[in-house]
Amino acid sequence: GVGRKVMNTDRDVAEVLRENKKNVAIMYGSQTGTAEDLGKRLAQEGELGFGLDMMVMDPDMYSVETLSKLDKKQLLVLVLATTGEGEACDNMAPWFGQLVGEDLFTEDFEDAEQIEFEHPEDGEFDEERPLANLRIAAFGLGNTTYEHYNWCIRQTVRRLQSLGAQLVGPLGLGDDDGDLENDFEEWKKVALPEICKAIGVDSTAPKRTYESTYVVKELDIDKAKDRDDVGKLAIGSGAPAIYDSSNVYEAVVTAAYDLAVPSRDRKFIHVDLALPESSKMTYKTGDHVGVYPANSEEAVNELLQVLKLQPETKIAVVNRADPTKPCSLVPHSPSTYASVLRHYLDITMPIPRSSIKYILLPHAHCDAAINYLTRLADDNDYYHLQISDPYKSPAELLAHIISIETSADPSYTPVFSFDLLFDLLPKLSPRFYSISSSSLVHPSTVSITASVLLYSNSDNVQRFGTTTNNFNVLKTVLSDRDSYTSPSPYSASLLSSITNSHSDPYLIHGFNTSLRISPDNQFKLPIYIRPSPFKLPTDPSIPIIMVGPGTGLAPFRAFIHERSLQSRSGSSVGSTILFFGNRNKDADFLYQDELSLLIDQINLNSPSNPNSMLITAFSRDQPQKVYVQHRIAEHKDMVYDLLFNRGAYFYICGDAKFMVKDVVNCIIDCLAEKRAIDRDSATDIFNRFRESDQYYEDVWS
Ligand code: 2AM
Repeated sequence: GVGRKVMNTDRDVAEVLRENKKNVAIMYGSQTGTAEDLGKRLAQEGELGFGLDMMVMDPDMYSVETLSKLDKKQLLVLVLATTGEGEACDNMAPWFGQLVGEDLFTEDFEDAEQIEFEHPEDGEFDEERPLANLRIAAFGLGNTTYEHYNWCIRQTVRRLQSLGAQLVGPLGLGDDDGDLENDFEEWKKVALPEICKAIGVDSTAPKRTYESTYVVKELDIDKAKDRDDVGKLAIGSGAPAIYDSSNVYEAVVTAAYDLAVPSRDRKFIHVDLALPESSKMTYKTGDHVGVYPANSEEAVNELLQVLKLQPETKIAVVNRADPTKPCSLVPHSPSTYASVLRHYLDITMPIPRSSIKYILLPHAHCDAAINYLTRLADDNDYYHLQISDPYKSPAELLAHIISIETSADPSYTPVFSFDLLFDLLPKLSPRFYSISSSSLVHPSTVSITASVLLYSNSDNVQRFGTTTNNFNVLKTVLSDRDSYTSPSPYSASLLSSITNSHSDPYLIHGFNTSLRISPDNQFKLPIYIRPSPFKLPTDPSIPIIMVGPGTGLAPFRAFIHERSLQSRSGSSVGSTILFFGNRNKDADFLYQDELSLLIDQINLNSPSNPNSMLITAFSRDQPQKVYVQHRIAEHKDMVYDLLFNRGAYFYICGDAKFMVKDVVNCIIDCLAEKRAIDRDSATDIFNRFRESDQYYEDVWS
């Protein structure tokens, strides 16, 4: 099954800092990789701009009891994301549980553990305030569209303070619904000098110059084994009992097809992945699947051309400080330039301002380039205009710098070396999808329902979502499965011959040789399962109301499959109501026939509760928009009765930005009207409902 790896939690934060000659520990709580990346960037800036010695650490590997041993020349920075309905990220969950307690949204810490803090070797220890020596700085990643905004960082900081810790600088709260990047930049600007002051580091002293963390060595091609570590992250031999982000499973893709009719800027794809019994991988209805994407060949080649490197050159990547240690990001050696860019680094995300300032600017040669990069680093509006609004890729920015340099001085050829990329770019992180199959009905298949995005930005260049375009390529290749013969594994020419025969506008840019083809023509995707609290009632007779526009439908397809099977196996299944919305009935009524049939079966088999329903809102089939919340309002008598008289569970899944707020407001209006109370009282009642076991959200932005 899915579980968590037991980490070596005895490790002593203070001791590891000392061993590594560092004075600041940056602990990140990261689910999708963003917080970890911000931690890495903070360390870069602290070291290059302020003379701090910072170390990025994973709290899952350290003991919280040793925090009391940090002395006044050391400091702890927390960079913590809040996920889901106010939860800590997986790697922060053990610390959060110990510090704040399992009973989430209470304001006191009654449920928190009595932690046995360790006594520092020399230095006083106050039993009442065991963390009196600890200085902390803190930045949280959250989203104001969620109810428990930045809960994890706020609670963790409050608890550490109650144990005596002293907060240095402001508590930074990043809002992913606004401009998280800018929130982080603004916080750093204040926090870094404060951190220096707190631990007695002179931030005005001369700083070190940038040196890449890793060194790349080109290998003798003849000696290196000719193999490509395609799709491999840390895939062990044999079948380990636990798969997670550091131990992924390569799932065979058994089906991939279009759902509904693709439009110019968007289409929906269904993907099935096999989880055979032998894999020992299991999932539960409502869980998420993390998929490791591969970057497209176009993007890989574009960047390698800018760097003037050959894709297939064999390389080894090692730590500069200790060349016997390989770079943890590239587990296989030898690798190739192309392979590293395909699988391990995010090569599409724009380079952030601080990296421009501390890594690219020192490489600038002519005044024009220096001015350009300085302005990007210092002027947020200019950075937006030039880089983040058009979503300029790292390759585009580097190419632009080179063109500035060569036009100023044709005799000068600027080179950016490959090892810079490990510091400039975030690692390629998995993308999570709500599983759209039921583990009861299909225990050995995980289904994904994804929308493939194709969008033009302010510069009118088409941009593509990396993972979903991987799915799109799979779909096209699989639908042509019979038209190719005995490919050699990983053959680029094979795939290009297939893909070039298509006129699908999505495909050309999504084209990707890195999807693994095994000798028996199987395509594989590296995945792992992330458990989720988004679950059906264990008693199937409890009614449910589901609200899922667009791909928010995904987990509800699974729910409806499961309830239908339960009804066919003789259970009494309560009312099962789905509110689904999309643009046009003819083009994107996802799974129409299947869902209608399943709902009919539920009604047929549970005649005592015969009002399971599929209620749709097609927003663009008429002049004015019709959304799921409008349909809820039309059915307010039924919705009110189910939720507040019959104990129905309520589920919302989908794009958080406006939909959840709109739906929530609609339910509050309905409450106010039905009970003839004012809106504030209705809001209070709803908020209590929201905290109860009857309410579930699975939202993203
Ligand atoms: P629109 O794109 O026509 O505005 C899935 O994307 C569906 O959700 C689409 O029909 C989309 O409509 C709709 N949608 C967009 N914003 C919404 C909101 N605030 N509330 C509910 N549905 C919304």
